[in-house]
Amino acid sequence: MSTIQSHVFQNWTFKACEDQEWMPAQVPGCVHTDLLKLGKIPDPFYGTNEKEVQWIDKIDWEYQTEFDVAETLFSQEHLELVFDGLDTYADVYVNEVHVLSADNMFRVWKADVKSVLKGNGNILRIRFRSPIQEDLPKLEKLGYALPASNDQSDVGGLGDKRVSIFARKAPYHYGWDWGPRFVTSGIWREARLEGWTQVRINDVYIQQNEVSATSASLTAVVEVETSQAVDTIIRIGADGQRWERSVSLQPGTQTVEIPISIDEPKLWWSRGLGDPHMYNFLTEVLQGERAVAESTVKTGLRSIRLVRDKDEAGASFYFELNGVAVFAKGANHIPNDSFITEITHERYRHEIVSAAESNMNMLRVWGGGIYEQEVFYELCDEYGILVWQDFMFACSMYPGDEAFLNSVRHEAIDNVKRLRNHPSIALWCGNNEIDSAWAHYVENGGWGWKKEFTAEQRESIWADYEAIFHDLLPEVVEAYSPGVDYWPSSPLVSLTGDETQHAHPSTAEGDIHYWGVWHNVEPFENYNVHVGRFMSEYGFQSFPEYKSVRTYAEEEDLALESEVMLAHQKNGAGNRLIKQYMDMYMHESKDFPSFLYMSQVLQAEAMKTAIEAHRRRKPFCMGTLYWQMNDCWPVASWAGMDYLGRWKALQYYAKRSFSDVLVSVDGTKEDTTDIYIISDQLQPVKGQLQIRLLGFDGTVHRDETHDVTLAPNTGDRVLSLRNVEWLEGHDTANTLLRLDLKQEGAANIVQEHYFVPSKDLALQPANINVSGGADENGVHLVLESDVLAKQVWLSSDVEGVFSDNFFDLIPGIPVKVQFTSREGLQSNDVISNPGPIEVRSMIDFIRLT
Ligand code: BMA
Repeated sequence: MSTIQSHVFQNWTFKACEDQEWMPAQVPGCVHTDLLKLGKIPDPFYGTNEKEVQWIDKIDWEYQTEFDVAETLFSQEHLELVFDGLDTYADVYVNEVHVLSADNMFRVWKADVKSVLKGNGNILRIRFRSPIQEDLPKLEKLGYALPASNDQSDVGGLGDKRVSIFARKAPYHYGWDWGPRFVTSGIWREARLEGWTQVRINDVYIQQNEVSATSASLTAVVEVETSQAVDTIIRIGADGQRWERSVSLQPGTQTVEIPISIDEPKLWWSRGLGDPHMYNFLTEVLQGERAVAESTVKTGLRSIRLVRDKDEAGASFYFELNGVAVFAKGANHIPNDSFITEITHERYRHEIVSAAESNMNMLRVWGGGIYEQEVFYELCDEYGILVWQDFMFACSMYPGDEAFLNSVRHEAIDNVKRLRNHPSIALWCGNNEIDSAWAHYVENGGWGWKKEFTAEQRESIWADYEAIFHDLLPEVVEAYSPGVDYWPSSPLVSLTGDETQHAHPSTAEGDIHYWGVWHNVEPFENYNVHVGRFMSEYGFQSFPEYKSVRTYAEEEDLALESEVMLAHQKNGAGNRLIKQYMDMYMHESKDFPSFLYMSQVLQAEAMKTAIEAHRRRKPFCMGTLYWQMNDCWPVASWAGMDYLGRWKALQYYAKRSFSDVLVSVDGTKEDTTDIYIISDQLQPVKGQLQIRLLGFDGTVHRDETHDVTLAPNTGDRVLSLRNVEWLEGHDTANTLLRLDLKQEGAANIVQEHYFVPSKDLALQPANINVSGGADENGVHLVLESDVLAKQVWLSSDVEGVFSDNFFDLIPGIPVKVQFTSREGLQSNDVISNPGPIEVRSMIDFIRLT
């Protein structure tokens, strides 16, 4: 029983302010999606339609609903309008009385409306001012343009007038190097009327002071609001235990702290280390034995910290969870859609399940998107995925006037408070790439931004930066989520206040974004060279698969430089870059659909090189998060999973390269091939490592087995093979090394190694035989080939994932795979029937000369 009663507003209509006719609207939603549903605009994701809908952000829009207030709600002492999110510059009227002005999409907005409401026939109207018209004058007033590298103002018809930095609104709405420009307006989270009488609980925070396997010392921080002085007991209950405190509440809002201690708590663990156990804490305000207010909070108990200890090389950078050093494996997350309210719970779950299935244990919520929806963090809690949480600032310099700082402060408080009970949140980070892009302490450093400014302007812009990222944000984190670390910018060495502060690809302290491969066209091999303490970004692009491309392009658009394909490539020279790398590493594709496949293999090979180079350097390097997990529309991008949730080759490769125990080969040396075993598990590895040198026809040239052991949570080079001795003159064009790590009671861990780049392999047409079967785990397929079949791609018309895909099939070594539909994946891995499948391998995509 709660004293809070609420009414969620429905039956909305909307229109452009200058129009007369009201049209049906969906809330939560936005103007773009409402217009689309009414057929007033073409599908913005199709073809080159993005540019057809740029007019929307230049005009004002309004939303309206009429509502009655039920007697039980109307009779409450307090009536409050609550907006969990308004995008962005909005004026709210109730019965034509102005009750609220909003200017920050990331804040919660509330207004007391008791005095303006009547029982029936109320009108709630929200007027959204164009974020472009609103902010153009701010640019004018400032007198110079602040850098905002990814703001695609030209697509929006604004030339070089980049105004995104003035709006506290999702940066990617203004375009990014993987995202279209759709500057939305609308009510993007729930809008409701809340009523309460006498007392209510506004917030409960289960602060974790000290948590270990033996005990958890917590403080429940309860924010209560009352309208009159009252003596109460505040009681917290969890897992059959209770803690309480008598308090005399005074009119107004107050915070009551109640100490909690739990012996031998069940800890929350990230995936691979243990169960992500969650507790339910029920808070009640009691008058006598009657609960007059209550609230439930779900949280997991764990200790988490970012460890940055000085060492000989520089300083460590790793997360310690419940005393265990965690090697972070994962990717950078962006919003799953340009239109946020289109993202269903199912789509969120598909992403997080895919992350967990791919053996990830961390996602970084990158600073150019949004502070994610509740469900995202609930799923991360549930699947044991740690969250590196950026504040929403990316690749730009921001204003520093008082109004802006004030807005940021409120935004930070709202979001830290909203998210702080999620055990998955491991870190708050100030921004994406601004410290290194501006590079204040290096005259010609960074992205060349400083060149545009006088010495005086530079100092003032940097002072504004420091005010937000070195003062305001860490203060908010410390005050509202004490114990969770704050990191000012990603990447960063540390706050030295001199030229050593800014990260670059060779720093041995802090985190690194390594973009030499891709943006600087360095070879994949350089992933082995630039390994830092924590690799929080690096990436390589590919295209979505043919089926996905056809959702935005017609047959006649299928050419690398066609207008449509370029409209769906937001990174300038991206398509040409893919081709350039393709020529370096891969065979020539026989046609455009083949090129799409080949681009995915190319990307996957790049990321495998990087991930494994990072893991082989454990514990020097303790984290690897590739750019990027997902997409917000169908596009060529760095994502491992396309907009439709289809796994690209990379997702399968990531699953293998992120496996908790990995056999990895360092083939970068001239004379030797080094074999590593890396383990993130808490038990030792003990087994036999079989090493075979094989011909592509299956001939076994050499076969050896070695006993191997490895301590828990570590990595080591277990063998070093002399190439001349092993290869013995065999042709590297059709020879491979196959490694099988066999452990009792565990599945084999396998790896293949080739001695030359893919394009130099002498591939032959393969006859792949597929047979079906069933066992206690459900239906499966067994694949066998007469000669080496590289990157075997299984595809099905049923949406879902295979247990393995894009793998090499070696004659004499059958591979068994299972299929799980997208639905099954979300409900405990029910194995399903993929229906008819198509089986192809690389040779089918190569132009044969
Ligand atoms: C990273 C990100 C994004 C960008 C990506 C690819 O550094 O932070 O800004 O999309 O690079 O260029």
